[in-house]
Amino acid sequence: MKEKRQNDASILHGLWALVFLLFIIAAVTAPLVLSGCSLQRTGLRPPLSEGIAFVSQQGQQDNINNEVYWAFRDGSLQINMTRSQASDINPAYSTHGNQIAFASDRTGNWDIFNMMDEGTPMNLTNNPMDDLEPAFSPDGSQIAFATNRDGNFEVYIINADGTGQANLTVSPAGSMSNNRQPAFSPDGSRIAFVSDRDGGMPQLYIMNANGSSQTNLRIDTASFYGHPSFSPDGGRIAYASNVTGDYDIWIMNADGTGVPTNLTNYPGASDIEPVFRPDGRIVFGSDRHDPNFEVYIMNADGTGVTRLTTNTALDLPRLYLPR
Ligand SMILES: [Ca+2]
Ligand SMILES: [Ca+2]
Ligand SMILES: [Ca+2]
Ligand SMILES: [Ca+2]
Repeated sequence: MKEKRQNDASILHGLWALVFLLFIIAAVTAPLVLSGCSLQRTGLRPPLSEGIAFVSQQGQQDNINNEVYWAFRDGSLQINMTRSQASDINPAYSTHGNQIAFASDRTGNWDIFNMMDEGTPMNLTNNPMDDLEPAFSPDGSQIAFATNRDGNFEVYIINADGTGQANLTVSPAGSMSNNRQPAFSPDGSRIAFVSDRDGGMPQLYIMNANGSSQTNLRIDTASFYGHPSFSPDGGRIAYASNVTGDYDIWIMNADGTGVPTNLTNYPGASDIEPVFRPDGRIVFGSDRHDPNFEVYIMNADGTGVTRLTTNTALDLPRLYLPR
């Protein structure tokens, strides 16, 4: 009887040791898994479109460079997706499939990369000139981007596997205009973009997805109009403009009619880079609390502004580079 009790005790002791060992293993590996690039494969992370993508320099002491991050909509679980010593900017995810496209200078010049299911990013452009600002078509099969391979910047289109590159804006020979920052409409039929072809500051344009019918939405070359993003119903375009003196997030009808609305109306701060989410809310960047910018989210009417990042390093939804 005494021997059995001793056996029971040692079995119990062994079980507790096993539980303790599993706890230690979990405690050591969980941070690695959570910070690593295998979240999707381990099933711990929801689809990319459930969260937000942004650019950040957080957590870096040396070799400060830009990284593409992904986080939940409330800003929690900020994951470094790129982890390269190069500059990784302009993230765009596809709501169809599990893809993040971004621009990186890891090849010595800017190229467009596509990362599927957090695998190795694939260089889609492989062109010695600058390829920037990718935007997915709604079905995830194509990416519009800006490139200066023709001398001036043109909006190009490429298949998500890197085949079939084509110039959509096709400026007249010798043109020095810059056509950049493409954004697909949710039905895939149109692309909003930014061009300085009118002289002066960049303006908002819209065209059919095959490049036809390029139209200026609002001619006001004294002010900047850029960073377009379509609302989920395709009826409106959010954008950044300094028409009131400093940069704010504005929204206008996608056909250019009506009077635009200032959504942020925050004098003294630059409010830029709006990105409409599938749920109808808008992610944007602002330096209202941090000169190096933070990422915020708000409702499409400008209410409910919530700060998503909190650090003194750069944080922006896209990090559009100056012309
Ligand atoms: Ca990097
Ligand atoms: Ca390139
Ligand atoms: Ca402002
Ligand atoms: Ca910051």
